[in-house]
Amino acid sequence: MTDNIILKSVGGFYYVKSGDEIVECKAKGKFRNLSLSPVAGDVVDIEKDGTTAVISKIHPRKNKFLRPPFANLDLLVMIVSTVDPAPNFLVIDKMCAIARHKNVQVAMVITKTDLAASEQIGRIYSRAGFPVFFTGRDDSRRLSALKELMKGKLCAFSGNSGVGKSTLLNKLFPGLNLATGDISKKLGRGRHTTRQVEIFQTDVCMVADTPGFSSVELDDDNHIPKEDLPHAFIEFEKYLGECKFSDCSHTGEKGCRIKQAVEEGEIPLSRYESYTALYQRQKNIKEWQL
Ligand SMILES: Nc1nc2c(ncn2[C@@H]2O[C@H](COP(=O)(O)OP(=O)(O)O)[C@@H](O)[C@H]2O)c(=O)[nH]1
Ligand SMILES: [Mg+2]
Ligand SMILES: [Zn+2]
Repeated sequence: MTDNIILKSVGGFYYVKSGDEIVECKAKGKFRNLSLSPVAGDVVDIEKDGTTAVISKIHPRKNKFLRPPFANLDLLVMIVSTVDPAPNFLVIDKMCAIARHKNVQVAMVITKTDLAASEQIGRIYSRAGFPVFFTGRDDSRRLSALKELMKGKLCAFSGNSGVGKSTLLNKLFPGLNLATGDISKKLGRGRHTTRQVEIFQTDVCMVADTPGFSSVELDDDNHIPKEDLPHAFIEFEKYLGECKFSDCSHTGEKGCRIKQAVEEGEIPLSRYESYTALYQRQKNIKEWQL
């Protein structure tokens, strides 16, 4: 990779990976005027301005997240623990839908397989069509396949606090040495924010540990028009266009092919329930509210 990529921003400075170097940069004033400021993941041009380096151009983005600020994400690795905390399917499915709508690939990792049964959760997501991986104390099923999937991509780990994001990142990339569990809690306490994005370079990819992705909402920046929502559920795709009514919302109409697929066990019920809950919410949002 010869691109210049922003790894993190701290107090008005940007840390840009440029070849094997990390260059500390300021941003040109023009970005402030355009209310388009650089974010982690941006591919940029840098110029020397006397002794300081400045970001002079932001290349077109593949996608962008506002909270946490992040651009050009290729792969979202969703981390879900069997327990402690227990999975919240609506929150998980919302994040998966946002990712798909922004053209980001999603992989699922079920953690803490040593503490509770993981098969049922795994089955929901593999039936839906996501690549699914498992990990736990003394359990690393197919983690090399996960690493293979991450190869060459800009990846982000997402999931509730405590699901095991940092633990898994350390397992995959021992050099990272991220704080986990109680230690990370201790560090977080009293700090203004631990939601800062920082992208790390590993032997195979670039990856960020992004706690903030666990609380995303379908608002502003992440809005999905209700017409697009069925497309944001990957397993719905092959049935779209087969409902009795061409404007079927798949929330209870007669002759709905999606509903039929749910009844036949082709589409997992929890995924359908997440869809209908999100649809009801999106239906009540008017464009002017955005
Ligand atoms: N039993 C068990 N504990 C785990 C597993 N993964 C993480 N943990 C523990 O769960 C806690 C939270 O992990 P951490 O990686 O900090 O979670 P994060 O907040 O998502 O980064 C720590 O005490 C870890 O040791 C696992 O697979 N099995
Ligand atoms: Mg962590
Ligand atoms: Zn339908």
